[in-house]
Amino acid sequence: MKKTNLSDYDPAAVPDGADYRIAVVAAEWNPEITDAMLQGAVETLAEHGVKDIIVKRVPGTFELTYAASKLLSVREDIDAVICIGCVIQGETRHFEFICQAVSQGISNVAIKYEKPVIFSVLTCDTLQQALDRAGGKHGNKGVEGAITALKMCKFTSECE
Ligand code: DLZ
Repeated sequence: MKKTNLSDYDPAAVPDGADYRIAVVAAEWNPEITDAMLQGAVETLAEHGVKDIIVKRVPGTFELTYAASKLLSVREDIDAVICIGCVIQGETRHFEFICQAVSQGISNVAIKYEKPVIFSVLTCDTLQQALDRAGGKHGNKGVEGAITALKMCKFTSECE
């Protein structure tokens, strides 16, 4: 079967990050998940040569859109923003509203600033599904977000 777990990746295929400045914004909700994803993202960026990594925390996943937009508006030197969050289905429709707002919001920020804004947001039915994707059997989606950011920074450089 084709390998779909990006966390098992070939390091040689990832662009060198020495020339890039990358921000990582992580939500505080579900900290056992977002802390592990944040750690995975930061370690992966550092392993690939990124020297300037800006880390910010926000209360919840809903706030990621504003945080990415604010960072890109005040810091023109940031090449990409990785947004880390975890939304777990509860008893109310809050889940749907947060997922809809953050996915559309992050996409809008990327288009507005013409910079990569990476959607490292888990949208899970259960805590176990999130644990499986934050260093568990399905890898660490923070690591994958870091790799995606590096690839998109290279893409952007090649367009200039
Ligand atoms: C309110 C809320 C709920 C119910 N669930 C989550 C969640 O599973 N994951 C998450 O990151 N944040 C959640 N939040 C908080 C919202 O993201 C946001 O912080 C608040 O609605 C305030 O804007």
